[in-house]
Amino acid sequence: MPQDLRGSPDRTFDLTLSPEMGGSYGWLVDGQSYPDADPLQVQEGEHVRVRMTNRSPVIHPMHLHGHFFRVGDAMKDTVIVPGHMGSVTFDFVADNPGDWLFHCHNLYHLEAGMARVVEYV
Ligand SMILES: [Cu+2]
Repeated sequence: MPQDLRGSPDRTFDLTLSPEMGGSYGWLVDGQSYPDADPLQVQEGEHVRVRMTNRSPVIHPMHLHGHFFRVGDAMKDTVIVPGHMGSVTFDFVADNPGDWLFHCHNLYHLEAGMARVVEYV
């Protein structure tokens, strides 16, 4: 495990994964549909924690570009968030400046809005 991921995070995002309500087909990260969605802003060198809670019945394989993250004892770039209020937390070091897509790897969901940009500020 990277040394930088020991201890508590510098920044935490607590995100829900949910379907769009009200008749239109869409998938949301924390209530917003990409591209009309706020970037997840980080600073270089931070230990960033992302917690996802799935308020839908289907799985979401969430994928972060440009980084590997720690889930339990494993380093990955994609993790499945189980349905029915399943929750997954991962940690990564913001060590690759740029704008990186964080999205559901189910392409139907990605095209329906299930993405955010991780942006270095
Ligand atoms: Cu999905």
